Amino acid sequence: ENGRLASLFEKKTKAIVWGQQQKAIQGMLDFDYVCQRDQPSVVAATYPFTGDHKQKFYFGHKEILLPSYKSIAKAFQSHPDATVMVTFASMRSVYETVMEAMQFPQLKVIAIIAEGVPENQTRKLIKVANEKNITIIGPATVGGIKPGSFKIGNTGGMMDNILASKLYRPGSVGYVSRSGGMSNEINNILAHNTNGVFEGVAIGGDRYPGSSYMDHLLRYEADPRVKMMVLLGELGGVEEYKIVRALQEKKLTKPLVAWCIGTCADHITSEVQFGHAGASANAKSETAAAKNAALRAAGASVPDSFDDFGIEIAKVYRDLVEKGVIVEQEEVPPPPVPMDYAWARELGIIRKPASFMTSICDERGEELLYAGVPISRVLEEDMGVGGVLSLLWFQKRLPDYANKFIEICLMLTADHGPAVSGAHNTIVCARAGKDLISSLVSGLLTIGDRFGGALDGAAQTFAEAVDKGLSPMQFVNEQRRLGNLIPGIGHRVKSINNPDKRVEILKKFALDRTKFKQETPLLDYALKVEQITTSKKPNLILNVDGAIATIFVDILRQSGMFTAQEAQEAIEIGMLNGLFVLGRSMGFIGHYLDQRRLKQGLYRHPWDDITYVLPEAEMDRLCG
Ligand code: Q5B
Repeated sequence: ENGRLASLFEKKTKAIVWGQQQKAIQGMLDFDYVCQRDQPSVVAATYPFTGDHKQKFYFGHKEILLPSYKSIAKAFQSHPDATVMVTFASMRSVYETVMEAMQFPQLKVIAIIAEGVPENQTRKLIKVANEKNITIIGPATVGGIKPGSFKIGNTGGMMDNILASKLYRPGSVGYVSRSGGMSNEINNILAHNTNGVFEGVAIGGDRYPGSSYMDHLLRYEADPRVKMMVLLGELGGVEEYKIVRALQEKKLTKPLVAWCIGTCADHITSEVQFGHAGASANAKSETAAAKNAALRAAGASVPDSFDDFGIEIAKVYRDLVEKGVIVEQEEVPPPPVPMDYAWARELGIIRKPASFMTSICDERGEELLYAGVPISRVLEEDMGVGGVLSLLWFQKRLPDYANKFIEICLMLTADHGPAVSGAHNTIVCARAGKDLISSLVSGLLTIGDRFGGALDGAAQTFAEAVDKGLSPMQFVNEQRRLGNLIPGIGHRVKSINNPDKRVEILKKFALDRTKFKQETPLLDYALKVEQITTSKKPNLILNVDGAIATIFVDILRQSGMFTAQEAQEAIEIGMLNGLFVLGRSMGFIGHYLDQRRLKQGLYRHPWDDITYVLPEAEMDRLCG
C-alpha cells in the first residue's frame, strides 16, 4: 500500500504523548471509551523533565496506570506498537524531540500542536518525514479526529461536544481544514447535515504545514469508507489550486464541498493578515473569492457564503443517499462515559457534602481573608498580632484593649527560662540532634495541667465557682474536700515573698479601668481566693496561667462581644491553653536555636543527680 495513501488511524492505533498533558490524555482515553475501543489509544507519555513514573488515568470506570518515560527512546523501545506521536512540546523544543522520534521506524504519524515553530525548522522536519514516509499533522493545530478510532489530543473538545457531534462512531465524510478551531464547527455542521465525520484533519495555520490538504484528500479518495469530502480552505497561499488541478485531472473524483474563508478580506482596503501565519493574500489568486471560484469551476460544490456551507453539504449528502452510495445506519447509542467530578461540579449537575468545613480563613480569592477581613485591611488598620488572633480564634474583631491584652499575654508567656519542663525538653531534644520542629513539639508536649496548661482548667473552675455562688472560702474548701489542686494557683518558685512580675503586670493592666474598659469580676474573685491560699502556703499565688485565664473569662463574659454560649464554648474548646502554647512556642524555638548556636552536644543526665531505688533482692542478685 502506498504509505502516503494509507489510513493514519484505526481502532487499534496506539500513540505516545510528549508532554505533561494529563487533561489531553484523559480526553483521548474518554474518546476511546465512548468509541468502544478495547484498548486505550495512549500507551505512554514522555517528558524529559521528570523521571520514569506511572500516571493514573480513567478508562471508562476503570483506573489505569500509564507509564511516563524520561527518554523518548525508552518510550518507543518499550512500546513498539505505538505508531503515532502527539507532541505538545513548545516551539523551542519541538524540533529536537520530533527529530529524535523520527529515528524510530515504527512511527507513522506525528501531530505537532505547538504554534510559532520556526519555519526553517518545520521545513527540515518535513524533509525528514517525507524521506521516512511519516505524516506530520501541524504545527499550530489541534490535530485531527477519526470517529470510532482515534483522536489527537484536544480535538473535538469536551465530551458533551463529542457526543453532540456524534464523533464516537464513523460517518461517511472526510474533511480537511487549516484551522483547528473551525474543525469543531465542521464537526457540528456535518453532524447536522450528514451521517457524520469519517475523519477530519486540521493541517494547521502555518505557512509550511507538515501535510497538505491534498495529502489528506488523496487518502480520503483512496479509502472506500469515505463517500464525500469537505474542504475548508482559507485565503493566502496556493494549496487550494492543487485541489483544483486534482479535480480537473480526476485524481479527486468523490464529491467535494469546499469553501475558502476570508472572503471579507476583499472588502477591506488595507492588507489583512488573518489569525494564521499563512492567512494573507499576496496576490489576487490567493484571495478566498478567487479560490472559491476556481474550485467551483473545477467541479467542487461551493456555496455562496459560509452560511450556506451546511446547506451545500446536506444537498450533496442527500444526493449520495438517494443514489444508494451512502446507506444510513441505525444509530447505536454510545456507552455513557463517567463525567469528571470537577467538570460535573462546574456544570452544576452534582453536589457532594464537603468533607471539611472552615469558618476562619479563605485563601481562594484574590486576597486572603481572615474571618472575612482582607489581610490588607488587617495591616491598614494596624490590628496587630492580637487582632489577627481575635479574627482567627474568635472570628471577631475584639476591642483594642482586648487585642492589647492578648499581645501582653503572648509577650509575658514567651519564655520563663531553660529550667521549666517544656524548655528543658526542647533543649534535650535539640542536643540529641533533632530538628527544630521535633524539638519544639517535644517541649510543647509537656504543657498540661501542671505546667502551662492550667488556663482552661482555671477558667472552668473559677467560673463555675462564681456561677454556683460559692464564696472564695467555700470554693477553696470544696476543692480541698475533692482533693483537687486549684488550677491557676501555686508556683514552684514564685510566692508572695517573691512575686511573679508577669502576674503583677497582668493585674495592673486589667485593673486599670482607663486602659481595660470593662469589669473584671472573675479576676477579683481569684485574687480573693489567692488571699486564702497564700495564707496557708506563700507559694499558692494566683499564677500566670490563673491570671490570664480569669482575665480572659472576664473578656469573654463582660466585653459585650460574646454571647453567654460563645463564652462558654470558648472555655470548653481549649482556647485559653492555646494562648500559652502560642506564646511559649517563641521561647522554645529560641531555646532550640540557642542550643544549635552554642553547638551543645548530646545531653546525658549525671548519675549523681539520680537516686537509684531498685528493689533490694534484685540489687543483691545484681551485685552478687
Ligand atoms: N498545693 C504549680 O506545686 C504546682 C495547690 C495546692 C491547692 C493548688 C502546683 C499546681 C495547679 C496547676 C497550675 C501552672 C505544680 C503553674 C506554670 C508556668 C510557669 C512555670 C514555671 C512558666 C506547684 C505543696 C502543697 C501541698 C499541695 C498544696 C499546691 N498547689 N493546694 N491548690 N493549686 N498548681 N499550674 O510547689 O498540704 O503540703 O500536701 O499543680 O496552676 O506552669 O515558671 O516554673 O511560665 O513556665 O510543687 O510559670 O501548685 O507544690 O505540689 O508540692 O504542693 O501545696 O496540696 O499541700 P509545688 P506541691 P500539702 S504556672
